[in-house]
Amino acid sequence: MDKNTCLTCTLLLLLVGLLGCSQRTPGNPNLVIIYMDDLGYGDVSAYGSGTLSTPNIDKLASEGLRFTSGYCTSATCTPSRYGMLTGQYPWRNKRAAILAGDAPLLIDPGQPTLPKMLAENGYKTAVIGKWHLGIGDGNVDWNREIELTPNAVGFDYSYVMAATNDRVPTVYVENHKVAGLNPGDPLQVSYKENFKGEPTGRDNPELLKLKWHHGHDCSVWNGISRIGYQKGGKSAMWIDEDMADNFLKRVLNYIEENQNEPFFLYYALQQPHVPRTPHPRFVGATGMGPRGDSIAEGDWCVGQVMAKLKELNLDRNTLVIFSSDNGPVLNDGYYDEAVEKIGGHTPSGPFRGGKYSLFNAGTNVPLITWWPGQIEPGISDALVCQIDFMDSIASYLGLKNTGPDSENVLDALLGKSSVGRTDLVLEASRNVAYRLGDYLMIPPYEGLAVQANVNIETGLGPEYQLYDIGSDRGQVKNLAAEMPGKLNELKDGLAARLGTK
Ligand code: NG6
Ligand code: CA
Repeated sequence: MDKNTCLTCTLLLLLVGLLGCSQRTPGNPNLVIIYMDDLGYGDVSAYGSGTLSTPNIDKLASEGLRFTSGYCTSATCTPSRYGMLTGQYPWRNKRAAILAGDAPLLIDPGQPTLPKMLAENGYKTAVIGKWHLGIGDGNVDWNREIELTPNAVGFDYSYVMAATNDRVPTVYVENHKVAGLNPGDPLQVSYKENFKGEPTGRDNPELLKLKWHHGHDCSVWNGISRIGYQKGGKSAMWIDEDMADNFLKRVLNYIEENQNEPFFLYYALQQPHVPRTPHPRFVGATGMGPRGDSIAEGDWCVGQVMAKLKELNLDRNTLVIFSSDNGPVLNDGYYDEAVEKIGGHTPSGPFRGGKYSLFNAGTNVPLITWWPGQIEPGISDALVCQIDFMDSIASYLGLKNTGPDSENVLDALLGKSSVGRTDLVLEASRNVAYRLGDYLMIPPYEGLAVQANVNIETGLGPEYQLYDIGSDRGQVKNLAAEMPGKLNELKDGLAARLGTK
């Protein structure tokens, strides 16, 4: 080898080495999904209808793209998250309903998922926050290594609460173990019966700092009674008021530690789901009681994440998607003044219904995409759904889509097109509705027109309902009788999607 060839070889090797060190190319951006719990379309001030102020989410919206027809797949948590992470409609899975805290893992480890797709393509993947997609095999021993956690479906790091902040066990699970558990005080969980001698919200109201209104009358921890029973595990139990800071700390660490390689971070905040327990520094921030204050806390968390991305110069190489898992609810089971202090605020924005509802507010949620340099700031009316993240990201990365109901709406998500999906099946409590273009159809269903206690219109009724969401956002005028042709078109479309045609 002559001297020149040797020099060329050395330079080439150096170049290869450098490229190997940094996988940072525009071709594999980070993906951060910031996902709030029960946050309504009108709860975000950028959406322009409420009286709450969410300056950090608004900033994301003003620098990014704000969707007016951004949907989750379902009006409750578990099915929505299932749809987003698997790219499969939740109503295709019989078990995809609100899960108990000891329910087995809902996603089959063999099933394609968004995190798995990214992990298989060189991404670090993490979920921090609320999981609510089941843990274990249905017979979980919380005191041992748990095999079936988020790590079994594509996340290489997980730090989660198993279900919701109002369900036992009130502990964090980190990867395959309950964090901070003392073997001398084993944790036991039951959704069937109480453990002898343990206090409950039902029998021990004197222990409660937050009183239950409906449900939520089982085990008491931190002055709050929950759904389900637990015993032991005291050293591992969370303090609700510290939960936001605890998740956020891990989120910021994760970004810091993984800044040099592509990562997917699914940050699932618990706010403003019940029990609403903002940290004392947010108490009184909004004058709207714990619900408003916990939204203010969540908004602050969003600001902290954005500041970290900017501080590390990751903003030009990170796609951030902000959204919520279902529509809003005021009284979801505790006396926390959400109803009394709502004033002129409108959590559902211009839409009808809320959480649990087939009306539009159940699933038409805040949805914002942000990626400086790639996404032009603006507003988009394109119909997009969280179920589409999988195919859209696959398309960006040049991968094969594996989410069966996921559609490629990448151009809409990046603001390069105003066209999203043509249609979408929506779900609430295992009933479905159908959106085609601007029209939304709810088939006839038996059931209560207004959900007991929470006082939200369910959308259920004896007749077909057809609304033009484009011109009648509040779903005031049922067009089913006067537009039989359109109604038939939607009936056929839904039947085709359900496979009943
Ligand atoms: C309901 C709970 C509600 C909430 C919801 C799940 C009662 C009476 N109500 O069963 O408080 O926990 O489940 O919310 O127990 S979700 O956002 O996780 O879907
Ligand atoms: Ca929810």
